[in-house]
Amino acid sequence: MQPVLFYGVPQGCSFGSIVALEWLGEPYQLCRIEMLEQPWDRLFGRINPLYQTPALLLENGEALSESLAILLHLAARAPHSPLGPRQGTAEFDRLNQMLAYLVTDFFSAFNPLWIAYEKDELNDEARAVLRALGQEKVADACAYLNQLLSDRPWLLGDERSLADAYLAGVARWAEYHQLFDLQQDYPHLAHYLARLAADPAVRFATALEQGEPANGNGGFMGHVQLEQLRPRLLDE
Ligand SMILES: N[C@@H](CCC(=O)N[C@@H](CS)C(=O)NCC(=O)O)C(=O)O
Repeated sequence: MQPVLFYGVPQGCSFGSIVALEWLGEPYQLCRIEMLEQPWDRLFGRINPLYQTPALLLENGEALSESLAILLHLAARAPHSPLGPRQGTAEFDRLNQMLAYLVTDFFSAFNPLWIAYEKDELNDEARAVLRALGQEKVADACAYLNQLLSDRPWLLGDERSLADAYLAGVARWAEYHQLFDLQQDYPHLAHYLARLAADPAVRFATALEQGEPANGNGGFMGHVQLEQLRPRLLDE
């Protein structure tokens, strides 16, 4: 039995957890959630009562949600990989700090943009205010990351980490919302994202999201439907 990652499409932040699983190379299955098909199957509420992805169903029937918790859980499953630093080390602190920034400040910078995009009932004025606010917040965040990446290839230094996996999923929202010319405005970040986009695990996750044939590194054991997982879910 393997853990099952629930990932959301389109454009889910769960993308980063797929990349992390691929980088770690341990066996896993995936369950696809079409986020726009509302309401979601009530059975998902047993996995995450907040009805959000990512979520990770563990071998013992427990389910874990929140990207930060999932990524640190995956890291702990790989204690001998540089991707899995031990708690109490400086490497762990740096990973934890970066992930915490990305899942809070960086993620939420996009919130006004998603509201402007999703809420049909907004008038043009409200939509413009939200877009301007989102653009300002995302610009600040991109400037921070661009500065950080000016002297290192990966977010934490010379080695890639699970923070890079997470950012691969969320940074693409800047292009999705067509906010700026990344290459011109944030060249270090743009160069980094282009390198990430060429990574086999990122290409795999992109193909999967788009429903195209995808070749992973061998850990991916296929998709499973939510209903098939019912016997593995703990009672409400
Ligand atoms: N704090 C959560 C946020 C998770 C989240 O908001 N997930 C979004 C996709 S990025 C989702 O599932 N939204 C549900 C929906 O759109 O209905 C985390 O970091 O994992």
